[in-house]
Parts: sequence; C-alpha cells; structure tokens
Amino acid sequence: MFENLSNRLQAVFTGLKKTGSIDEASLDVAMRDIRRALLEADVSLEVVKEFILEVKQKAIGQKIIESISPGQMIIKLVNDEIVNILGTTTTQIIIEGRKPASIMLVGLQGSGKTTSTAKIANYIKNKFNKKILLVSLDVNRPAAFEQLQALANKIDIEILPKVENQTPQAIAKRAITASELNKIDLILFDTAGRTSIDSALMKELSELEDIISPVETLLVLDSMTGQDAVNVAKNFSEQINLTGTMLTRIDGDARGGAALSLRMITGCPIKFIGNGEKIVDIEIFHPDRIASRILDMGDVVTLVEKASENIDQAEAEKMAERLQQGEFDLNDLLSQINQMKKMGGISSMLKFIPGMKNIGNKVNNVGDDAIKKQEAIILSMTKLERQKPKMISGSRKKRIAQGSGTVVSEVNRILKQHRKMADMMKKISKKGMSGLQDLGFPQDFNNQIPPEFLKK
Ligand SMILES: Nc1nc2c(ncn2[C@@H]2O[C@H](COP(=O)(O)OP(=O)(O)OP(=O)(O)O)[C@@H](O)[C@H]2O)c(=O)[nH]1
Ligand SMILES: [Mg+2]
Repeated sequence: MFENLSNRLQAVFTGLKKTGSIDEASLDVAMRDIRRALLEADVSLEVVKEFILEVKQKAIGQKIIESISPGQMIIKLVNDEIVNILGTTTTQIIIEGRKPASIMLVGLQGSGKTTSTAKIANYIKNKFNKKILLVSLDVNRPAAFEQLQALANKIDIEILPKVENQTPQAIAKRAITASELNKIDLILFDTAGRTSIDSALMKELSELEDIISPVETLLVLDSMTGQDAVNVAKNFSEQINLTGTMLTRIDGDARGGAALSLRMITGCPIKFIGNGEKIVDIEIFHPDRIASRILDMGDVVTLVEKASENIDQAEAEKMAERLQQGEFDLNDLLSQINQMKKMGGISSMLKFIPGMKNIGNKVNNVGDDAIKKQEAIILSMTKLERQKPKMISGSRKKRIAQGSGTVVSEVNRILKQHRKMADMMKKISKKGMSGLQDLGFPQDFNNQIPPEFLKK
C-alpha cells in the first residue's frame, strides 16, 4: 500500500532536502509535485486542495529555524498534514454503552463486510474477552448465512441460527431478544450489500439502524475502488449515521488514495484496515504510523520537532526573564502571541515563571482569527511604537489600523490589553506572589487577564 505515493513524495523531498533555501517559486514547484502525487494516488480532489492550501499557509507563516533547512521544514509540514487528514489520533472501536451493544457493518457488494465482521469479532474476542454473537442480515445472496457461519465456527464465536423467510428487520429483533436472554455482551451485524447505492438498500439500512441502535455503524470500503470509494463513502455518510470505516484490500492497493480521503469525506475516523483474506489480516488504524509509512521521513520529522522545541523553550525563558524584571512591551506581547500560536497558549509561558505554573492552567488559547488580527496590528507598528506604546497617538492608531486591515477600536483594545498585562507583570515582579494576593488572587487575578484568554 502507498508504494506509488510514497515513491513520488520521496522524489520531491530528495530534491527539497538538497536545496539550502526555498523561495516562493521553489515552494510552488514542490507543492505542484506533491499535488500531482496525491491526485495520482487517487486522493480526492477536494482533499488534495485542502491539503495543499494548509501546507502552503503554514509554510509561509513558518519561522526560520537556523539549524534545519527549509526543505526539512516542508517535509515536516507535509508529514503533519498527512497525519492531520488521516485523523491525528487512533480511534478505538466502541463496544460498550448498551447491553447488549451492537455493531453494524454496511457497504457495497463484495466490499468485504462478511470477512470484516469475522475479523473484528475475533479481534474483540481476543482483546476484550467479550461474549459475542454474530448475525447475518443478508437474506439476498445465496449462502450468505453459511459464509458467516463457516467463519464463526473457525473463530469459535456463536452465530444466530437461521430461520427461513425472515426479513432482516425481523432477524435483527430476534437477535436482540436472544442476546438479552443469553447474556451476550456484543452483537455484530453483517448486512447485505448492493452493486450500487440504491434507495431500497438505504431504506433497509435505516430501518435496521432504528431497530438495532448500534454503538458503531462501520462502513466497509474496498480501497481498490479508488476514486469510487470516495463517492460511495460520501453517499453512505449522508444517509446513515456512520461512526467509522473499515478499509479493506489495502494489501492490493498500491495507491492508497481512499485512506487519505476517507476521514475528511465521511467526517468519521478510519478504525480498521483489512490487509489480507485471513481472519487475522486486520490492523487498527494508527494515523501517525500510516503517515510514516507513506513518507518514511521519520528522521527529518523528529529533527524538526526537536529544533522547534529548543527554539520555543529558549524564547519562552528569555521572555520569562524580562517579565520577572517587570518589563513587558508590545514586542513581548507579539512574541507571546507567536508562542501562543505554537505552544498552546499563555499557559505555556506562565509555567516558566516560578509559582505561576498552576495559574497557567486556568488560561487558554485565543481563537485563530483573534490571534492573527492581534499579530497584524502589532506588526503594523514601528519598532519604537512597540517599545513605547504610550507614544501611539490618534493619528498613529489610524495608520496602524489601516496597515493591519482593522479599525481603531481594535487597536485600542490591544493597547488596553497590553497595559493590563504590563501592570500585572509589574506587580508580580515587585511583590512576587504576594503581589497577586494584593490583587485579591485568585478571583481578581482572572479579572486582570483579558477575557479572551480565559478558559470558558
Ligand atoms: N486481499 C484481501 N481480500 C479481502 C479482504 N477483505 C475481504 N477480502 C475478500 O473479498 C471477498 C469478498 O469478501 P466478503 O466479505 O464476502 O464481502 P461482502 O461485502 O460480505 O460481500 P457481499 O456479502 O456479497 O456484499 C472475499 O474473497 C474475501 O476473502 C482484504 O482485506 N484483503
Ligand atoms: Mg457478505
């Protein structure tokens, strides 16, 4: 899986690693190659667009870190964005919440539902030691029940016996009653497929959804269907309450585009991948591991992470030192805003000041837009204005507002915010933590912090 994409990206990155500097033109060329590689891997156009936009924006806003090359930085950004579209964190299958809890597998004909039902059941049985019942709701295809039964025998899990001429709805109800009687923890429902999405299938599935109230409804998708997989996923997710996907046949899929598109298209995580015909050919989907399988640039990613951490740490410590002296000008506010963007808020900075660690936990990040606006305003000031905010007169405010695409009241707000923080810093630096007591800490301390910094 991912061989083609992986090779293509490696080629782009080998070029990037060599270049000492990257200007906008070479960034554009690199991004164009990455875009082509993603499209050729069958990643959906929608996802590719979003991907390129994100990486480009982040690349432009990136601070130069001397110990690493711009090429390495781009590799890191691409890696992060791949992890991001794959889903950032691993999402476990839900097996509790109701007794019995139910998992329903849906999907097109031949996508691998029946096989995946057995694979997941076997995985849950071994890992969580649950009493499981398998149920075939496929009354269309001849021998559908027998196929699931054979698998059930193989993994030594019970299957609901067949009753001729029952509708899927009736079977589902029978399964729930039987499970309640037999103290079953978890029911796995295998449903019938269709050659394409039709309204009869969707109607049947929604009725089953109502009867079963599953804790998980997993869409089983054949990754070999490429771009089509994305359309199928979109359709299902619009009509059924999907909670996750299982991507099958990735053992045969050299491109891997579906894996990259699925989460964004369905809005729900990929939970499993199927990588073979045997029962044990199932893997939990770990976005970070898959990303490193695609990029295979783990060394560069770690290097960049380390370098950025060091820079952040040094900067935060330098500022903490100034704060302890009671100095806090608009340049400090600006680097604080930058820190905030990267390090998770003012809290990250406060923790470097003795005794402030716990207070740091009370304050939160500002929204992205607010941060960008504040940054633009401060960047529109001259160096001297930033050092001596008192000199910012009415006409200067107007100029700053114009330069940052904001209005004077917004400039005023940030000046006021800075004044408040500077006062607070001064008090703390003079009196240490007792300065906080003077302020009536903790209630009053919170009042000193602009509301947008406070956790809701
Ligand atoms: N290589 C490979 N084959 C798979 C995988 N998952 C399922 N298959 C095979 O795909 C074929 C169809 O699988 P089924 O589980 O019967 O698919 P289904 O969705 O239940 O099919 P219908 O019930 O007809 O809709 C079988 O031959 C499986 O062995 C996988 O991850 N890798
Ligand atoms: Mg089947």
